[in-house]
Amino acid sequence: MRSTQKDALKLGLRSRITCPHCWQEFAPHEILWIAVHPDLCGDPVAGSDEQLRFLPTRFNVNGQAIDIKGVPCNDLACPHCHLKIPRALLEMKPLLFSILGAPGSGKSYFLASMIWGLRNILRRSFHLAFSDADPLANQLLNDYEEKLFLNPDSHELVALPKTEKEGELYQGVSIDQRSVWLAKPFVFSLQPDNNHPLKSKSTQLSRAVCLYDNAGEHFLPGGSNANNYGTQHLSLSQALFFLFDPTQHPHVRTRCAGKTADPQMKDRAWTHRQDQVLFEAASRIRTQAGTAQNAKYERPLIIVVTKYDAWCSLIGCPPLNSSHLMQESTTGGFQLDTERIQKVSDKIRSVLSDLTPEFVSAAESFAENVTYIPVSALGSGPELSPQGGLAIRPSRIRPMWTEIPFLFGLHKAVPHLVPSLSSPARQTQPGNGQVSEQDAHVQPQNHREAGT
Ligand SMILES: Nc1nc2c(ncn2[C@@H]2O[C@H](COP(=O)(O)OP(=O)(O)OP(=O)(O)O)[C@@H](O)[C@H]2O)c(=O)[nH]1
Ligand SMILES: [Mg+2]
Repeated sequence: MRSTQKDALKLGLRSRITCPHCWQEFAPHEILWIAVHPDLCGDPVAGSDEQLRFLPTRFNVNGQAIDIKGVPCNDLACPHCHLKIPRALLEMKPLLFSILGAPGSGKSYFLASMIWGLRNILRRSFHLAFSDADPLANQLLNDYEEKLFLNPDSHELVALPKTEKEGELYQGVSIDQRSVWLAKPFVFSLQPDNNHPLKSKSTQLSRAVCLYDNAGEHFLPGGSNANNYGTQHLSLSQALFFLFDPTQHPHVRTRCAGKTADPQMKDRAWTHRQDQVLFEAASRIRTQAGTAQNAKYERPLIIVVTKYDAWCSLIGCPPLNSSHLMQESTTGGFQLDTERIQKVSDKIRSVLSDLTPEFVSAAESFAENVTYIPVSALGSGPELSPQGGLAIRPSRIRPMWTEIPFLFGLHKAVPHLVPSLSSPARQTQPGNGQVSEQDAHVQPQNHREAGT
C-alpha cells in the first residue's frame, strides 16, 4: 500500500508534509484522497456537505486513486483535519507568514494589495514564479484583487467585506468528536524561474507560501478559545506581520487633525488598544511554542504601519515607491535595499515612540528584531458610501510599499530568493533615518508604480 500511494503521488515528495489548515505533520503515504462519486457525499471529519475522504487501495495508470464507486480522484486531504491539501505542499517546503492586527487595521486590504503587487514584482524583479497553488482555494482573495485592481467600473465605490469570525475565511471540522474552527489558508507556489541565477537549486529554494486573513476579533484578548484554532499559525510563522494602524490611536488623530480628509481620522475612527493585541499574540505564541513567558521572540517581527496616506503628514508625506528599494545586481535580477528599509524603519520608530510609546515598548519587549515598515494598501483614504460604510473608488487606488514587508520577510527567511544589496559602491543615504529624496519620488497621476 505504502509504495502504491507513493508511486501514485510521484516526483520529489517531501518526507514530511505540513497541513496548512491544522499544521499537523504527516508522511506522504498517510495522505487521504477526496472521493468524487456523488453517492460518496458526507465525511465524518470534514462535514456532511463534503465528499468522503479515504485511504486508497486502487490507482489508475495516471496515478489517480479510484474511489469505492470506481471514479478516479484528483484532490488530496490531510489525514488529521480532512481538509484539502494543495499539491504544492507535497513538493515544496511551507513558508508561513502570519498577518495579525486589531479589527479594522487594514489586514484584508493589505493582503489583497500585497498579493496583487507580488504577482508582478517577484517575477519581474527577482525572477521568481509566484502563482496560486490552488486557484479555487484562493478564489476569495482573487475576488478581492479583481474588485480593487481589475474593476471595469473603476469610478464606482467598492468595499471589501469585514472578515467575520467563523465566516467564509474559516472552516469548521470535527476533530476528536469536537467541532473546531480552522483558518482557511491562501497557498501560493514560489519558485525560481528560468532566468533565476539559482534555477538549478530550485528544489531546495522553492516554497509553498501560506497566508491567512483572520478576523481582527480573533486577536483580541479572549478572542480565541479551545474550539477555535484560527490563530495557531502564529507560533509556526517564519515572520510576523503585525498591522499597526495609526488612525486607531487618539494621539495620532489629534496630531493629524486638519491634514487629512480620511473619515477614519474623525467620526469613523476605530479605537483598539493595539499594544494589548500584540501582548495577547505574544502570550499565545509563547504558550503554543512552549517557551517561557519572558522569552524574546527570535524571528522577525515586522510592524506593518498601515494607512500611510492618512498619517503621512507626520513625516512630510513623501510617497513611497517600491522600485526605489530594488537595485539591479551584476549577476542578473534585483537586490533588496535592506539598508534603506532599516533607515525608514528608524524614522517611523522615532515617530511612533513619540506618539504611541506604549506600542513601541510592547513590540520591543516581545521581539529581538523589530522592523517598522509603512504601507498604504489604497494610497488614498476611503469615503463614506451612501450605504453608510467606508468605500473606495478603484481608479484612486495607488498602493505604496505593500510588497515590501513580504520581500523583507522572504529575504530573512530564504536570503537566496531575495538577496539584499551589499555593493559598497552604492550611494550612501542620509544616516538620520529620514525617508530619502528617492523614496519621496512623486508618482504621476494615474500611473501605478511598477510592481504595485
Ligand atoms: N486610508 C486608508 N484606509 C484604509 C487602507 N486600507 C484599508 N483602509 C480602510 O480600513 C478599513 C478596514 O480595513 P480592512 O482591511 O477591512 O481591515 P481588517 O483588519 O481586515 O478588519 P477585520 O476584518 O475587521 O479584522 C476599511 O474601511 C478600509 O477602507 C489604506 O491603505 N488607507
Ligand atoms: Mg478583514
